[in-house]
Amino acid sequence: MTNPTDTRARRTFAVISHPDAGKSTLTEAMALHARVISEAGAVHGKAGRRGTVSDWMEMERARGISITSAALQFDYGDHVVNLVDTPGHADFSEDTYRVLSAVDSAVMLVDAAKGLEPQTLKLFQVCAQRGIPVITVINKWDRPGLDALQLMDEIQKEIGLRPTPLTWPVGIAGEFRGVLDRRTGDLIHYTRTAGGATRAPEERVGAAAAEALAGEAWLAAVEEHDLLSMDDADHGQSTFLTGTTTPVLFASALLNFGVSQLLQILIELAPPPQPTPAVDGAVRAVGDDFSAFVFKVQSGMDAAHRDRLAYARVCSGVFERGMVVQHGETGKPFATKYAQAVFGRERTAVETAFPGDIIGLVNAAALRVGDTIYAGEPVLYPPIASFAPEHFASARAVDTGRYKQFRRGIEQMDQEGVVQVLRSDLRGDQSPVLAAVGPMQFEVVAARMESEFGAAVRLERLDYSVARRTDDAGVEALEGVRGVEVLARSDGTHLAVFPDKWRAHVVARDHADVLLEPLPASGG
Ligand SMILES: Nc1nc2c(ncn2[C@@H]2O[C@H](COP(=O)(O)OP(=O)(O)OP(=O)(O)O)[C@@H](O)[C@H]2O)c(=O)[nH]1
Ligand SMILES: [Mg+2]
Repeated sequence: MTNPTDTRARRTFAVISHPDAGKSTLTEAMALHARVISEAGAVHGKAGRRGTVSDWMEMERARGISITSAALQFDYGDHVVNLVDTPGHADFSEDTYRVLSAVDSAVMLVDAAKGLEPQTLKLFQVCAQRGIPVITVINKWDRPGLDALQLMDEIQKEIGLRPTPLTWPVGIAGEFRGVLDRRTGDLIHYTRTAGGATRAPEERVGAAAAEALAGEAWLAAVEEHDLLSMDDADHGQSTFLTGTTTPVLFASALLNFGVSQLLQILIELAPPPQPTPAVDGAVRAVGDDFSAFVFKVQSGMDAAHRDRLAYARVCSGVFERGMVVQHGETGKPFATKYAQAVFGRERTAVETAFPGDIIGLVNAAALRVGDTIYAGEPVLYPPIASFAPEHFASARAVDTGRYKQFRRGIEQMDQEGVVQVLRSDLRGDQSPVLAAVGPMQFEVVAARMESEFGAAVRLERLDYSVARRTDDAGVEALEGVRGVEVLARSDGTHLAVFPDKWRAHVVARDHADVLLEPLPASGG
């Protein structure tokens, strides 16, 4: 239930998938359909075409991939949409998983030509574990690809989620004419626009006119639609919400086909803001006093104002700018003078926010990823687990005269969770160890340290690949032991790092009394 004072309902969801399936393009297309942008940008900002709203970072535009998640808030009819576009690359999966702690549903893209890919499977599993209902979009139907029924089989077999298509493509992959609306039996016919930069006109026609318009392709779609109905592949709202079925839509994000249907389905079927369980298992009702938790910290969005934004998801109550709230972790009061609504890198002051909304709190230096803020009755939401790093590098300032900038930059990278930062007395503050799930995270650090902090870094890869959590006693016991180094993460966790799992086994065997606990692996 949404808050009674909230006259406009919220939909808060993440767009997730394997790399390159078209998340950022689809995000752009949704913003276009909601008329918050008048022309869609392109992922590879070609000459004369601007980039997409969600890939605002220089490195994202240069490489045509998403590196950091981006939030967009916009109105759609009488609803407010909070959309988070996530990076698909496994190296950035920590970021994607942080986002999944802050949404009520997920839109999962599948590339029509590739079918289910490894990262898709992992993400589906995470959604299942967290009880996040998933809407599936078969994207890139404008290009040659797999057979639609075959794709449905794959979803069912590989992930055990029963697909219940709401639309069915008219025309095989590569010859996308429109979709059959399975709930009404109509044809929604699409017309291409130049480069897909503007909304594709669509026309809804009844079955008789559909046959005249699309001929054989229409008849084939009708036949398959009947097969699906016989196979019990029709949408069920309760099975969708409990995660045993997934509504499926067909789209071309690039051509803007199928995008208004997706928005419509999100409004109609995706769950409104759900209560967030607290650390102690209690559930704070959506209509209770205000509370929110931080799922992302980001700086460097605006070169002119070097500020740092903490993204908080409102879990309960009404947020009013300027209200003084409590910081759950320290119990200290926290003034929310600078709260903003976020649209990619653009921001506007926000006066009030409701459950489901994502707000940006500017220069909230005290706030870390996973932190809770609240008013009234105290509440603490669970911390967001960080993954076991598998890549390690020591970092140094190239120019020692820029050590101050180096230090500031590393601290910022740490707070954002771009990498984990590990230290030891032995290595000193001049040369912290950066720990990552994937090596691309190091490239991001190097590029941002230089462009945002003017502190070029020299990274030296270390021969470690395994980390285990240990404690104070472990720090002492492992000192000087061969094949292990103990480092401290900034959240106070001690990590023992090893070249490989064999060495970890040997050390664990020889020091049976020492705590060496595995960390959550990436990919859940
Ligand atoms: N033909 C076709 N190309 C598409 C479509 N959607 C996206 N693309 C192209 O696919 C490529 C990847 O698109 P993105 O939107 O960056 O994919 P993504 O899922 O956001 O990628 P990451 O964020 O890096 O994981 C780009 O070149 C897009 O132009 C589509 O519907 N049809
Ligand atoms: Mg992207």
